[in-house]
Amino acid sequence: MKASVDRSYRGQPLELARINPEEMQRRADEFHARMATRRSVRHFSREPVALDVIRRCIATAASAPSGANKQPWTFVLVTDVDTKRRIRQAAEQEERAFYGGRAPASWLADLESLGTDHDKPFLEDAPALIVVFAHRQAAGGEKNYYVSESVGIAVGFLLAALHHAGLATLTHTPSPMGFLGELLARPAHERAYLLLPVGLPALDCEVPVIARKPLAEVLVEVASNAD
Ligand code: IYR
Repeated sequence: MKASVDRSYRGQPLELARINPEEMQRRADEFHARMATRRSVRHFSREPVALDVIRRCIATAASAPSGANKQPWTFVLVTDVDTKRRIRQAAEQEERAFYGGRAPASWLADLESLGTDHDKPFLEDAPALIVVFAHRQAAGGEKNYYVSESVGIAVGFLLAALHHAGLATLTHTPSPMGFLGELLARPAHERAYLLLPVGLPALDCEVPVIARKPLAEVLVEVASNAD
C-alpha cells in the first residue's frame, strides 16, 4: 500500500527583524537607487565570471513564493561553449524569421528604438546563460498553480540578485523557444520561459536611451482621508 503524505498544517514562528522607520526608508531608497541602474545588456565581455555567485543568485530565485509552494521551475546554467553556440544558431534561425516577416510591422516598429535584430552574439559572448523552465505540471502529472506568475516572480528575484551582485543580464525571449527544451534535454512537462545571458558588459557596451514612466503615472493610491 502507498504511504500517504501528511499534508496537515504545521506552523513555526516567523523570523523577520523589526526595522526602525528611518532605516526602513534608507534601505528602500538604497535598493531603489541600485535597481534603477539595471539595464538590459546586449554586448557582453567574454571574461569569465564566478559561477558560485550565479549559483547563489539562482538560490535566491528559488526562494521566491509560488502557487501552493509548488516551485514550478528549473534553472539550467549553461557555460559549455558548444552548447552556447548551438543555442545561438537555433535562436538566430527563429529570430531571422521573426525580423524577416513573422512579426507584425507594428511590433517591429516598437523594437526600432531598442536597435535589436536577428544577430545574437551575446548568446556566445556571455560566459553563462541561464535558461528558465516553467513546469506546466509536476513531473508526476499533478497540478501546478499560477505557473507563469510564480516563475515571473522567481525571475524578478533572479534579475535583482544578479544586478545586486554586479552582473549584467538580458531577458531574452527568442520566439518560439521550443528548441531550448530539445537542446537541453528537458522533460516534456517543462516549457522554456526565458533565456538570460549573464556576465560583464563589454568595455564599449552601449544601451539605448530610454526612460521609465514617472511614479505618478504608474502608482494609484487609494487612501482614507485621514492618511
Ligand atoms: N525576441 C526578439 C524580439 C524582441 C522582442 C521584444 I517584446 C523585446 O523587448 C526585444 C526584442 C529579440 O530578442 O530580438
